Amino acid sequence: MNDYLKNKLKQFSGDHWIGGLWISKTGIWNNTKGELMAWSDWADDEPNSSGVCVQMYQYQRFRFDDDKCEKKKKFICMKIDD
Ligand SMILES: [Ca+2]
Repeated sequence: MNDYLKNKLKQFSGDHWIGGLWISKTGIWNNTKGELMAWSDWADDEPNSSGVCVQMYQYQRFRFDDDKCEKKKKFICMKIDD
């Protein structure tokens, strides 16, 4: 999933929210699904308590970074086919 998203994001510019709130370096609470995310890919030296929402950070090759939730960024959504 992560490699798929990174390859897709190379087509766009900017950072993207992934809809998660981080609770530890190994656990990310997905507030849109109400469960822990099955994977994480923190950038070097992240999370660094710069916020509690999780973005895929372009500067770090779209690896995860915690940032302030009030910042406006693009958002990644998942569509589930029936
Ligand atoms: Ca951070």
